[in-house]
Amino acid sequence: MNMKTVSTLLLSAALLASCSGRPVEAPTPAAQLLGRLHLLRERNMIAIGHHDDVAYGHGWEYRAGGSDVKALTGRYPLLLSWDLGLIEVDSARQLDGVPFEFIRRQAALHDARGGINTFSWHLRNPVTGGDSWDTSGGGVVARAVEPGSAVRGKMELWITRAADFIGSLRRADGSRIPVIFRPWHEHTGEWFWWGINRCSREEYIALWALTREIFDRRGIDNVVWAYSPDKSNCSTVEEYMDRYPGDERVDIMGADVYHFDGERGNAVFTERIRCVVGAAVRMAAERGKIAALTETGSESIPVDDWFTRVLYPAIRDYPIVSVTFWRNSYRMQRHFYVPYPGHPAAPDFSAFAALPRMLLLQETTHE
Ligand code: BMA
Repeated sequence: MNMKTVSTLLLSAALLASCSGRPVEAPTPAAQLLGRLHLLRERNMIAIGHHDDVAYGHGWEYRAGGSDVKALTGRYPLLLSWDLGLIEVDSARQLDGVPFEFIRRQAALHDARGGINTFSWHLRNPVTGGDSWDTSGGGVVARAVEPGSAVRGKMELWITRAADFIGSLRRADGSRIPVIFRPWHEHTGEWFWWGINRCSREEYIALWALTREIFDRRGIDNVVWAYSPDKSNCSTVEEYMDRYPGDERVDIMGADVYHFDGERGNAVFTERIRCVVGAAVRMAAERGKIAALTETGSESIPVDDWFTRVLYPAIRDYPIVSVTFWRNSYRMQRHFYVPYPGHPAAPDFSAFAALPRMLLLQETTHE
């Protein structure tokens, strides 16, 4: 199904509503993207995503047309993943050095060619000024949501800056570009200041509520919201749902699950996918939402056929709409999650991307 067909369907739905005498409102950009994601789900397709894919990769950065996924498959990933870290302090570049203006331009180009953009946010610690991994400062989330506190004032400003950046992503016709936003991710782990033992369940949910409230107050209507626990402290559906911010605040039930330890780690990875992606899929089905593997990868890919022999068998029975690989760092030689030409896992990645359920950009016959 291509975007034209999706728009036709949305238009037909609007016409039906108007015939039934109900007032017709044009679907928001977020509703349009959500409709597209539901169609992927119905068709049992899985979009391939890659973080910072067009900004830099193994051995190159900021090269026109650059993309490690494209170098291997001839196509861009369908999902371009970006991070907003440092938008909160009004920096010109995000935490891995990508200029926000570059992101704005590339997100628009990707949208124009039919792709989807997704954002995470590794923001700073509002108490200490340290990074997302700085868990010091004492009750940071509690202070960030406490009405009237100075930290809350700062948090509101930071969320406003994130909202305004996302709200400022526009198409050539002036309409907003729909995106997926995945704030407060991997909160079941302990490494971020919003992680599991750094705040109570109520405080974490209050942080989500504050975030949504500020986006909504500013009229930001181009966001599809994703919830994405990590495999840590997340073996059961109850654990997956423990800090769920509520159906009215979430559209995508996500999961971040990485592979560690090469060949020896295969069984553990498969089991983690079963637990966390399994929970995401079950909860999504119960709520009429969609599920996604919002981050994954095996750093530097030590198992040559990891994509087709380990990853695909682990996910194939789950109706997820996307699989997003983390970044191929330009500066850290061993920090990459998609192979590049000449890497031993390159042929296997291409074979994975060519599987009938996997979608790269512009495969309109499939979508
Ligand atoms: C981590 C690593 C870091 C990076 C961070 C935010 O997983 O890739 O090098 O700074 O994500 O993108």
